[in-house]
Amino acid sequence: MLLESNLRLALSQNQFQLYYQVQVNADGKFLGAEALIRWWHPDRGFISPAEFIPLAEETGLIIPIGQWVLETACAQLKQWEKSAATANLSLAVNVSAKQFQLTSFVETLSEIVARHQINPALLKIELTESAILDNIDATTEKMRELKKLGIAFSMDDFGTGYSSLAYLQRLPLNQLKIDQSFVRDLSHDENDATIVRAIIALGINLGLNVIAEGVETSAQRAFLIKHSCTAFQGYLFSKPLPMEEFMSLLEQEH
Ligand code: G
Ligand code: G
Ligand code: MN
Ligand code: NA
Repeated sequence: MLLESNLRLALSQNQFQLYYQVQVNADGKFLGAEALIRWWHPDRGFISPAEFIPLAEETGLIIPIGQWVLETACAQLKQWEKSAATANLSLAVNVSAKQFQLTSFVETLSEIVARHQINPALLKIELTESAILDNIDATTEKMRELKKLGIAFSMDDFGTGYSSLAYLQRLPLNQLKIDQSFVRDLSHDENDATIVRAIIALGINLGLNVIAEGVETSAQRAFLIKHSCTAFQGYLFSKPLPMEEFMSLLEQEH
């Protein structure tokens, strides 16, 4: 069984690692990456975030874990600045509702950004619809404050929640991220194809950038491009990679 005490140990014994999955444009040019946490347990091996993030949220450990993710991501962005192949890449970081809803979140993130001396415009926070909706007024206010610093926002897993068009328009978002469940069957499921087209059109009409995740085939990519999607992430381009492998992927292409 996965226990709170294992999670605590994981933090103190540095068992977490960030992996990076590339995001590309329609020409295949690298735009940036999404940071995805990985846990290598000394006995149990790899444990998926899908398994431990919910436990971390329940126990409150998502706060120090999320803090570690932000610190590590910002340190990484600073490293990227130093190499021509990576200098202008953006980095998207998943932030849990519980962490984002802390009163101190804006202050904490501003401090991390300032301490690492990174360009805030290269940092993108991914929030889910439910994270935003949970506490819409406070969340919107925090997003506004962070956006003033230059930080960007992407709505993750878009289409799976309950966003109403009325407030979607009011949220200070930069990007919609089409959930991979819609992308998966794009080529054979007419409903999914319709949903994907609608999300792209919605994003464009709201002045938002739209990224598709879970792109695995060139047929999916072609459909998305045909319907004006401009950014892509998925196994077709690369799986999430540890930092060294991610860097060599970028240097190869440069
Ligand atoms: O990388 P993978 O597809 O296994 O991720 C599974 C789930 O875990 C996804 O929903 C993803 O958003 C979430 N996840 C991955 N990394 C992080 C992280 O650093 N912080 C949070 N809060 N969630 C993450
Ligand atoms: O919920 P979120 O979008 O943050 O999580 C992204 C998850 O999707 C990660 O766990 C990542 O490993 C996974 N992923 C990334 N690309 C692909 C893909 O092309 N296909 C599938 N099935 N999963 C993917
Ligand atoms: Mn994400
Ligand atoms: Na998603």
